[in-house]
Formats: sequence, C-alpha cells, structure tokens
Amino acid sequence: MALSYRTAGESHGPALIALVEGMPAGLEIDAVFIDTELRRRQGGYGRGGRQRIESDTATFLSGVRRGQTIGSPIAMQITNRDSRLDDLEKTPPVHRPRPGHADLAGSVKWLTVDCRETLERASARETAARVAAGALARVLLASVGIEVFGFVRATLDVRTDVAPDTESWRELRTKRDTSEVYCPDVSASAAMVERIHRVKTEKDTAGGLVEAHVFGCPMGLGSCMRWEDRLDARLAGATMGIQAFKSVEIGLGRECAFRQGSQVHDPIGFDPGQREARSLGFVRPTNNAGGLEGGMTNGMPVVVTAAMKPISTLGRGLPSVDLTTKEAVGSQYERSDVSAIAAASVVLENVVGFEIARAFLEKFPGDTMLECHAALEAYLDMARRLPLPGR
Ligand code: EPS
Repeated sequence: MALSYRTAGESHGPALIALVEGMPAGLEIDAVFIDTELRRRQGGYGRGGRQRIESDTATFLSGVRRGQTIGSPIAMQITNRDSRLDDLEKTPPVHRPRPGHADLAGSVKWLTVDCRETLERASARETAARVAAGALARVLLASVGIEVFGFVRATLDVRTDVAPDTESWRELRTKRDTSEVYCPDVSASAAMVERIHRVKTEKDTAGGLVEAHVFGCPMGLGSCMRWEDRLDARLAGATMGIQAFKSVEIGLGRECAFRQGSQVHDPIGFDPGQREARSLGFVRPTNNAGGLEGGMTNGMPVVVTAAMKPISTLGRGLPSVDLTTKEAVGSQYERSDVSAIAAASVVLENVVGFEIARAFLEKFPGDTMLECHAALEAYLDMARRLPLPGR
C-alpha cells in the first residue's frame, strides 16, 4: 500500500489529526524527534500570541504497539489548547475578508458571509498535523540513512548565501538551531530579526524563502515513466500545498531559463573510491539539477526552495469590503503572526520528507521494515555491480 496521509481539524477546534497509512510494521517510533519538530514549528521570531497558549505534542491513537508500528493506519492527535470554535462570543463571525487569505473566495464558495467557516480550516495551524506526519516519515528515512535539513534562506531583502553540502550540513543545522529565525548564518539571522522587528513596528507582515536539502537518497527514487510519478512534480505539488506558499524551485530553478546548457547541466564523473556511497561512485561537481534528473533522484542532495507570501492578517488592515453590507472597510484583524517564515522552514522540511519517504517505499516496498531494508541493500548491491549479465 502506498504511503499517504490525511489531516483533519480546525484552528480553534478541539484537536488536529494526522492519519498516516501505508507505514510498514517494525519501525521504532522516535516520539522525541516528532515532538521536537512540532515544538520547532511553533517557534521563530515574529510569531504571535497563539504559540504561548499551545504546546504541541503528538499522541498516537492507533497503529503503534510498544513503541513500534504494526502496519495499521496511524492516527496522531495534536490537542488545541485554544479550543473555542463553538463559543460564539469567543469566535464571532468574520465579515471583513483579508486580502491574501482564503476568506473571500471561501465564503462565496461555501455560500456564507462568515469567513470563519473557511478560515478555521485554511489556517496554517493545520501545518502542525503535516509536520507530525512528515516527522514520522522522517523516522523511517533516518533508519535508511536519509536526512532532511530545512532552513530560512531569505526574508524580504535579507538573504544568506550558505550552501549546505554532505560535509557541512550538520554543522549548519547546529547553527540554525541557535538562530531565532532558523537561519544558519549568524549575521544574516541577526539582520532578519531586525528586519522582521521593523515590519512589526509598521503593523505589517513578512514572508520569505525557505529551503530543504535531502541527503542520502539512493539513485532512482521517483520515475520518468508517468508524469505523476516524477518526484520533482510531487515535491512541487506537496510544497505548493503548504499554506501561503506561492512558488517552488528545484535546484537552480527558474535561473535555468537564463543560462546556456553548458552553464546548467552538472558534468558526470566517476570515482571508484566512492563506490560505497549512495552516489555509487558517480561524481557531480555541481548540483544545479537539485538532485533530480528525469523526475528521479540522481544520488546528489535533493534541493527544494520555496517562497512564502507575507501573512495576510495585517495589524494595520488592508482595503476590503464588508460581506454583509458591501461597504468599503478595513480587513479583519485578529491576533496573528508578523512572520511565520521560521515555522515555514520546518513545515517544508517535513512535507519534503514525507514525499521522499513515499517515493522510497514505492521503490523498496515491504510489509515490514526488515523487507524494506533488504530491498534497499539488494538494489544497491546490484547497482554497484553494473553492468549486470544480460543487461
Ligand atoms: C493563522 C492565524 C493565527 C496563527 C495561526 C495561523 O492563529 P490565531 O488566530 O489563533 O492567533 O497563529 O497559526 C497557528 C495557530 C499555528 O499553530 O501555526 C491563520 O489565520 O492562518
């Protein structure tokens, strides 16, 4: 069965749920890792008051026995402490749609003038459930030597040029984990904090660029045989499914359009000394392809960069229309974040992790982790011995 997940839950409902199906039996659950990712998602400079109320942890309701998966659907629950959806005084109707939010299109779609009906589900609160599902998938990835590293690349005009690679990424992760904005560059991080602070004083909001690097993928995850199996297409779809994300790029991304072929395509070499590595000895001096050629992993790190738009709830409001009277008004302001770009990097990291795990289990399926591990080892062994007799 293919690995998949669904989420349920409203921002101010009782809880969020992530339902993961297709996870093989025998995976040791790393609950500390999952809860650490949930806690990281809650943090970052620029967050609003909500995160002082919530304390996200994943409670396993099914699919796990004595700390191990048993092959059945895994339901995880994240309780909302700020649960008040049925209390009309605490969650009154919202009639002034925020430009940029789902408020206007959703209200018309569901034939109501109360934007709350839509905004409760459209809210990025739901990304907590996606992080739980992704972090669970990354426990599987870690067991097969695949790791994901996400960070903030830019916010507004402040940008870092760090270039994580197989050697440097762990050290960068340590730096990221001391940064208030999850940026592994000390001076860029300080400048980002300052920039977000300025935006806050202007009662405005900020988005930015986030990036995820995946290390240790064997060659051949994804496929060129059907468009929907191309791993770059899946990563792009999953990334664009994250609230407020407006663009996604793999490797060099749109910059490819402005360069000649010789300045884009990564030369292929071979170093027998690296035969045991996931790249099987093939060496690429550059990684403009972002680890994906023909929709398949090529043994280089997979690199996904995505843009998040600024939060659409502005302290100073934006021009809008009252849905009940059609009069010009300022858009609704409720407690909100000024920037959630740090959180977005955690969401990207885990959403990307889930798609990689899904592609991994397609190539190396099994009812149990033992079978998945054996399938991976058998494939790597054959790939190292190429050319095989008769092929
Ligand atoms: C959000 C509005 C804010 C954010 C929320 C996303 O929530 P509230 O209205 O309760 O203050 O804090 O994000 C989260 C709660 C979260 O956990 O990320 C929105 O309208 O999208």
